[in-house]
Amino acid sequence: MTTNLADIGLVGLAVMGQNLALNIADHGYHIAVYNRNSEKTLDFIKRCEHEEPAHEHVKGYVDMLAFVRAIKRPRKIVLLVKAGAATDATIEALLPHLEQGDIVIDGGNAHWLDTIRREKHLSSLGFAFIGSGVSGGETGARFGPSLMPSGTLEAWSSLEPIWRDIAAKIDHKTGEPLPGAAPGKPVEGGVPCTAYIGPNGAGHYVKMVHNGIEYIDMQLICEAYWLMKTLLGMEAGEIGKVFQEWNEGVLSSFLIEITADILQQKDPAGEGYLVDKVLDAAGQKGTGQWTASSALELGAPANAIAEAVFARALSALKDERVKASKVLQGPVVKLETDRVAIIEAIRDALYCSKICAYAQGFQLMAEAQIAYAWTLNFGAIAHIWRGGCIIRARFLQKITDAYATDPGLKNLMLDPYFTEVLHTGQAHWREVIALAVRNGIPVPAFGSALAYLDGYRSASLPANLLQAQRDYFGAHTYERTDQSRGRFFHVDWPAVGRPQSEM
Ligand code: 2AM
Repeated sequence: MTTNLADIGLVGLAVMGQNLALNIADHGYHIAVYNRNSEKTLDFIKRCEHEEPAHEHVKGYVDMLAFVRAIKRPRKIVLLVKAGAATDATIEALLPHLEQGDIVIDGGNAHWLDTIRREKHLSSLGFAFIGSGVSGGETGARFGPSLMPSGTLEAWSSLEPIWRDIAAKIDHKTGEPLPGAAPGKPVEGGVPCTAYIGPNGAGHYVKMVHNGIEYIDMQLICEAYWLMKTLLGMEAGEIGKVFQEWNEGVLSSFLIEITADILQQKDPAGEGYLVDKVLDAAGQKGTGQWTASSALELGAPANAIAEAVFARALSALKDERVKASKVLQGPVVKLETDRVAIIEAIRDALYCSKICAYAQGFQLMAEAQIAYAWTLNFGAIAHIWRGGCIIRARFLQKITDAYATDPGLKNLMLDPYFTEVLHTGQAHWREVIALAVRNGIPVPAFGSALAYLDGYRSASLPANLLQAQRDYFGAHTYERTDQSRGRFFHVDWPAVGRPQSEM
């Protein structure tokens, strides 16, 4: 009797939901699908019958009760609906049909505090809730995403086999992502890009930090491109070839690879390169801003990640910038002629900045795990990001290695490999930033990443003056360098001849 029941259910048949359902079906699981608007369900089933080899594994339902009843207990029901109110509405609609022990899995881009709230609510009713980050866009969902699940261990053990099967895979021997699957032909073997992240909102938090890192990764690449264009006068296609070359080395990553493609793309609607016709006003959906806000709230110095969000915001002021460009003056860019040397310097600047950006992302997660009582496995997180997701990159293996060597590592920059890269690359990095500043070319991400390194490696910072200022106008007290930490003093400023009191 139970053999007719689906192994798993999925609600939300926009592209991500459809693709994840097909990925699950490709792995031999029977899946029941449902969408609020039933036309989408019927269309999807038609598409499956015509195009998908595993279509007999997918069954569509237009009635929610029938959908829920078609799933094996304890039920696993994946939601891929719009994050926010739609997720709450879908959960509320499902609740009357669920039975004790059933598991709801939110694969949307939920805010981690919503996930914490939903997990608490559902577990109080006797259901389980897993918040799972899903990264890799439409292709990832179809052929192997990077998956960041969190919830109770019991719920995870029930979902784990399916999540491991559908995730992107890493080659055991080379550590490289295994080549993509095809419809009906999932990747065999390999280490899956998923692992238990922690309780309640941990998975969505880690996914959010992934997106914050994605913002800075993209911005850094854009700055490298912009320097080659403005400072070296290179054409998009030539710059694309440089990125193609970089993709063979330590910078090898999905974002570098697609940048090489994008820059070499000719405009299908006219002359020249397409990128030169794309309007320079960036959009954003909010996860970068969430990451920066969380860093501000937790007091974690993720300045480069925040800078990437601000860079998008500044770019979006296109009309204002066009007007300001006619009013506000800066230096005239002096074209540099030593292309080979400067390209090499830009590459070093990019790699060093990237290391700082990731150091910030991991430092932020380290703060978050304290604030939310999680125990995160940073090496495992870097491994999960190794394949499937947008920031997948060869160098993530170095992060996994760093945490394997020292699980208590305070900051990635202190791992010997990364320290060495920063030592050898920083002269170039500083030179590139200096050149940019001299020529009035904005490099906010390169610059803030370097400020992070310089700040972090400084035993002394001018915060002594800052703390004195705070004491001056607000009696906020200060500690003394010649006394033990934790003793706080105050003077009535100006303090000439006045006693200092310990507070
Ligand atoms: P729809 O096709 O019925 O609009 C992405 O938008 C997915 O989220 C779609 O499957 C969409 O369903 C679903 N969705 C959006 N808003 C929703 C809501 N308020 N309640 C339930 N599902 C919703």
